[in-house]
Amino acid sequence: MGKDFALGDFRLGEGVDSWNTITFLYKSALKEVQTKVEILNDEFQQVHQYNPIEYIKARLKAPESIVKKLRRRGYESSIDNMINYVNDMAGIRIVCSFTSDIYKLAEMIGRQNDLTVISVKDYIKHPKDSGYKSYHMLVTVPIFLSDRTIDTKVEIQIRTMAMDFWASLEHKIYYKFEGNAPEYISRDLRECSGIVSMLDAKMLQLNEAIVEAGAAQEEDKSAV
Ligand code: 0O2
Repeated sequence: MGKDFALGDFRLGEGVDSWNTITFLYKSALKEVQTKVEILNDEFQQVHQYNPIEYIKARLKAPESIVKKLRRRGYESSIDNMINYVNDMAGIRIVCSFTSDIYKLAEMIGRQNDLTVISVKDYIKHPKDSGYKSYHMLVTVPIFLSDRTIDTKVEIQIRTMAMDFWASLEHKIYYKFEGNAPEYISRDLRECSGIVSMLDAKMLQLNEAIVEAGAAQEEDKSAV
């Protein structure tokens, strides 16, 4: 096997061929990470008899979204800038039932030998001013080609269903008003984000109570 490269080591030039090479690599990276996460979920089911993951979504960032992000940051649209400055070209979103599952999964992902964690942003412990909550990990995964290996970036977002519901709605509103939503809407969204935290805490508590009550019933049964 040839040398190990990072995607940023190449100067690909502009054009359809470069774009196709890049999207092929990011798509391969998405497949690799999605499979890893699914295996972790299956292993969890095997050992603990429950799945921490409700669903997983994988996506390549849309070209118009790449252009907007580069423009927002003052970069011109080019393939090199996209590789170097857009970290979420390949994105995996993992949606869990409970906040505790998020941290369990993040730990399991961080322990995968062939993934390199580049950065972590915990917007659950430190929500954004908008009220956005999610756990983000930027990782690289090696893509083994016939003659070389290329480390490719994937952004993993892990959140609860309630956080995902909030983020989807806020995202729609953000785009509808192009970042200038009326103040009362932004305020209501921040308030809803607080309600999401309360709901997540309550559901976690309830789940723990259900598990405890189930275990107590089992003990009673075996004592009879
Ligand atoms: P879109 O349209 O969803 O693709 P970085 O270069 O990684 O340091 P970046 O990319 O801003 O900086 O990192 P961050 O904060 O991890 O955000 C990446 C993605 O998280 C965003 O991509 C959104 O998908 C999501 N996100 C971050 N903040 C918010 C928020 O306030 N509300 C919602 N709904 N989603 C958010 P994009 O490219 O900004 O947007």
